[in-house]
Amino acid sequence: MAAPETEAKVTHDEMANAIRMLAVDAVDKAQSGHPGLPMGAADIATVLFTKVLKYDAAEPGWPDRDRFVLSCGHGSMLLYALLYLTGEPHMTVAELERFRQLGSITPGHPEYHHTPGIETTTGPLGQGLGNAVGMALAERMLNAQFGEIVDHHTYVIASDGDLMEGISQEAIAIAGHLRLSRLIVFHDDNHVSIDGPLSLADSVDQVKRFQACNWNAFRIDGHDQAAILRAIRKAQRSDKPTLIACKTTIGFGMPTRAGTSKAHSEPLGPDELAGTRRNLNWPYEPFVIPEPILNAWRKAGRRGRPRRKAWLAALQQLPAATRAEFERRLRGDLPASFGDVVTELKRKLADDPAAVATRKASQGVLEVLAKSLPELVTGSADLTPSNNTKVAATPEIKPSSYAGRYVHWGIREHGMAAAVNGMAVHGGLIPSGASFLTFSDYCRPALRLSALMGIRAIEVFTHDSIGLGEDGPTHQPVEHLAALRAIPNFFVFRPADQTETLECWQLALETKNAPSILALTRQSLPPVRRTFSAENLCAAGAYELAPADGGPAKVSIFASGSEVSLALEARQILSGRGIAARVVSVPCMEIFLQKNGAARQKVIGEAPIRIGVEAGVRQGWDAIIGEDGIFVGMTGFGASAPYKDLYKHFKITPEAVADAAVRRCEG
Ligand SMILES: Cc1ncc(C[n+]2csc(CCOP(=O)(O)OP(=O)(O)O)c2C)c(N)n1
Ligand SMILES: [Mg+2]
Repeated sequence: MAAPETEAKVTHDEMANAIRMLAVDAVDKAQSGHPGLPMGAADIATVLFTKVLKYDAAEPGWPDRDRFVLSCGHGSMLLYALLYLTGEPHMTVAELERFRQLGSITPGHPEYHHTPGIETTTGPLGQGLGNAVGMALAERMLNAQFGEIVDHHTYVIASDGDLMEGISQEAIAIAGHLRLSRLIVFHDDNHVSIDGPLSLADSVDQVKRFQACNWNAFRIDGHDQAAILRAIRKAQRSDKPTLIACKTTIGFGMPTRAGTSKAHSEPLGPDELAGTRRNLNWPYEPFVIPEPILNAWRKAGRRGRPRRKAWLAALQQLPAATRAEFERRLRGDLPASFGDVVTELKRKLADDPAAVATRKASQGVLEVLAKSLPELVTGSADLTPSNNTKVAATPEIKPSSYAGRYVHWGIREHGMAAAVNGMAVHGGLIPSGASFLTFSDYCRPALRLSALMGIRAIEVFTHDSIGLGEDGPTHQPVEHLAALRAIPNFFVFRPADQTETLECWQLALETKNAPSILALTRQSLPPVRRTFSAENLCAAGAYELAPADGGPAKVSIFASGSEVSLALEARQILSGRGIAARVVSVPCMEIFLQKNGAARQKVIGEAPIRIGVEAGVRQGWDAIIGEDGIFVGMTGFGASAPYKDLYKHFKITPEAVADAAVRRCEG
C-alpha cells in the first residue's frame, strides 16, 4: 500500500504524462504508430478513467461496466497505456514494448477479441462511433428488459476524421433521434488531420451539426481537467446524447511538432523525443513509470471494484429465473427450447409447402422464432415492408422508449450495420438489420469489421438478384454475392424455399463467432424441400437435393436460392432427353468450402459435367464446378423489366441450363 501522502503528491499532469510518454516511447521502439492522438487526448482520458468511468481493471469484461470506445483507433497506444496503467492483468510493459509486433496484444489498431479490455475493433474511421450508438441502444434495451441491473454509459473519443466520415452523420442522427442520453462523445477537436490543418478540407461547425441532430453539444478546453469533469457531469444529466468538443493540441508536449500534422504518425526521433521528455518534465527511462504515479493509476483501476461487487450482489438478489435468463443472454447461448421450436416449425412447413418469396418465408420464420428468442432484435433501413423483418414479437423502439425490439434505422445502412455490430459486442442481444442486397455496398465496411471481430451480427438482404424485376440494374445485385463471399469468416446464406430459409436462420442464429447475411428473394419461389428432415441440411453448406434417376449422373447442377427450382426443372428436361442429372442446393458456399476434401467431393460427385446456376456473376463458383464447368448466370448488369422477362433475356432458364448440358454431352 502506498502511503496516502505519496498519492496526494501525484498530479493530474503526471498521470496524463504517463500516458503520453508510454505512447511516445512505444511508437519510438516500434518506429511506427501514432503518438499525436494519445498525447492530445491524454487529459480527457485521465479525467475519464480516474474520476468517472465505471470499470474494474482486473475484470475488464464485467457486464455492467461503462463502455469506452476509441473510435479513432490509430490512437491505440492511448488504450494500451490506459490498460497497463490501470492494471489490466494481461497488459504488461513487455506488451507495450512489443507494440505493433507479431503476436503481441498491442496491434496497430485496437482489436476486439484480441486484447482484453478492447470493446470493439476500430481503425476505419467512424466505425467506433457507429458501434457506440449500438452499445448505447443495447444498454437501454436491456435496461428496459431487465431493469437496473443494466445501468451504464457509453463514452467515445472521436477524432476529426471520425466526424468527417459519412457514417458519423448516420450514427449521430439516429442516436439523437432515439435520445440515447447515456452516449457521451468527446471530439478530439485538434484541427489537424494527416494532410495538414483541417482548414484544407473542412469548415463544418461540429457543435452546430450535433445540435441540429438533437444532441446536447458544447465546447471546452480539452486540456483543462476541471472543465472536462464539469462537462462530463453536465453530459450525464442531459436527456440527449452529448458531444463535448474538446479543443486539444495534437502531440501535446512535443517541442516542434505539437499542433501540426507532423505529430500524427511519425516516430519522434532523438531530438523531438528528448525535447518532449523535457517539456513534460519526464526524466524517466522509456516504459518506466515512477511508483507513485503507477500507484495512483492502479488505484484508479480499482476504483470501480466496490461497484462491481455491489452489482454482483444485486445480481444474486434477482429472482432465480430472471438471473438465469440474464446470464444466458450474456453468455449468448440460445434458449434450451430453440431446437424444438425450429423442429416443430420445420414439420409444419413440410406438411404445407407453399410457394412464397424467401423474404416472406423469412418473416414467417421470424414470427415464430422471435417469440422464443427475446434477445433477437430486428429492424430495417427504411425498407420494412420490403424486407419483411417486422414481426409481432418485435415491437418498435421509440425515442426514450426502449422496451421494443424493432429498430427503424432510417435510410442509414452504414450506420445501421455499425450499430448492429455495437449491439453484438455489447452482449445480451442478437441484433439484425435489413436492406436490399445491392445496398450491402453501403455498409460493407461495417460488415467486414463484423467478420474481423467474429461477432454474431446478422443482416437480412432481400431483393437479391434480377428477380426483383422492374426496379432495374441500379437495384439488381449481380456481383454482391461474390463480393460478400470474399469476406473471410462471413456467411452468405441464400436459401431456396421456406424450409431452407428456416434452416439458414437457424445457422445464422447458432453461429456465435461469425456474422451472417441472408440473401432473400422478392419473387415467389416454389418449394424445393417437401419432406421433413430433422437434420439441418443447409448446415453442410451444399447438399444433394435431387439425385440422378436412371443411372449414374452425367450432369451435376449446383444452384442457390431462386435458381434451385430452376435447376430442378432443368433436371426434368434432361431426364426427358435421356440424360441423368442431379441437383445440389448450395445455400452457403463458404460453409461448404470449409468442409474437408472428402466431404466436398462427396457432394460435388462424379458426374463429368458440372453446371453452376446463380443469377449473379461466376466469381467463386469455380471452386465447385471447376474451371471447365458451365456457369449460367450474369456477366453484366441487369435491366428494368418484369422478372420473368429478365430471366429469359439473360438466359437463366431451365431450358438454357438443359441445352448447355446437352451441348456439352454432344461436344
Ligand atoms: C475510413 C478511413 N479512412 C482513412 C483512414 C486513414 N487515416 C488514419 S487517421 C486519418 C485522419 C487523421 O486525422 P484525425 O482523425 O483528425 O486524427 P488526428 O491526426 O487528429 O489524430 C486518416 C485519414 C482511416 N483510418 N480510416
Ligand atoms: Mg485531428
